[in-house]
Amino acid sequence: MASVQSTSSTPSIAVTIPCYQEERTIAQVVRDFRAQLPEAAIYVYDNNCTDRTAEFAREAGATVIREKRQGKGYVVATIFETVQEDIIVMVDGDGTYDPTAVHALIEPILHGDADMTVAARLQQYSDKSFRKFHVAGNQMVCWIINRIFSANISDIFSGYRAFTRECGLAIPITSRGFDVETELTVQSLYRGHVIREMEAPYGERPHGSHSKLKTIPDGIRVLLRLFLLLRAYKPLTLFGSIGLGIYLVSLGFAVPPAVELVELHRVVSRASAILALSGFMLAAVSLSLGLILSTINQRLLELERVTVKRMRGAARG
Ligand SMILES: Nc1nc2c(ncn2[C@@H]2O[C@H](COP(=O)(O)OP(=O)(O)OP(=O)(O)O)[C@@H](O)[C@H]2O)c(=O)[nH]1
Ligand SMILES: [Mg+2]
Repeated sequence: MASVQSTSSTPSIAVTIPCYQEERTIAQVVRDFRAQLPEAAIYVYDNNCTDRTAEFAREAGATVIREKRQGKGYVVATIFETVQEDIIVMVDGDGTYDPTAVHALIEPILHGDADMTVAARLQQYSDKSFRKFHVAGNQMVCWIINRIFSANISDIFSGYRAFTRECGLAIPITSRGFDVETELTVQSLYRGHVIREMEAPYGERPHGSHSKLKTIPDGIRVLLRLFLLLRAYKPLTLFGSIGLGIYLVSLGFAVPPAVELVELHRVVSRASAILALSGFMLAAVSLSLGLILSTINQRLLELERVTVKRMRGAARG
């Protein structure tokens, strides 16, 4: 993908901060990023906050944008649709991410070496930074994605990222909540964007500030999103694996009737034979579905690439 330097000699930067009830920390977050990036525009997304988040953000010098659809996913979609700056930095409003790391985060984007950068938190964090199961869940989702997309992601749920505007525009966000980070990564990998991770320290929320992440419902939402993304973007892998699983189980059912047929010249275990045959048919259907969907997918990806190429050509005049 094109370097941001090609669109402007000094790329403009937007720091975007999705927020829900972050009155304890937002002013400091805005001031810290203003100190690190004095030229950047800072946008705080007020997602129906009933506390004083919007007021404190405005006082600290941010532009406050109201998003009435509840959920971080909606805010990220709005960011990509509306932000005009060349580089988009996204960070949480809870003060857990290190503002000084922003320079390392945007550097590969400035140099045209990455389309998306991610501050990975799993190396430097304190005891209370993550809640129970969050590190294990993160590693499990990373493992699945890395196997399927031949990637090397180590922190899929990081909320501290930077993007080229082009990268943001290319990702049609459909998530509503905390599954948005998974979608950002998977959609980028599918489109062949270059994702770079760098390590950054991860702090804990200060006393009196509360996490909005609910381990079980949000964990289920992420796994469901992963399934939907694989169905849409890696159908042959998904339906091929399901088909293979059904085929192997069916093979188990097929052994007794096959042995009987050879030894007795008749089938005694009729139920096993019926199950095995039905399983083989189901496996073939699943594999065919994967092949058909992946062919459609391939054509859609080609269409998307041609459209982007034409739009770029038209923009250049
Ligand atoms: N716009 C918007 N932002 C939200 C919503 N819920 C949470 N956020 C913001 O998203 C960011 C991350 O939320 P957190 O609750 O800190 O979730 P997390 O960082 O994944 O989890 P913790 O490690 O527990 O802090 C914060 O800036 C929140 O204010 C929401 O419904 N809408
Ligand atoms: Mg947080």
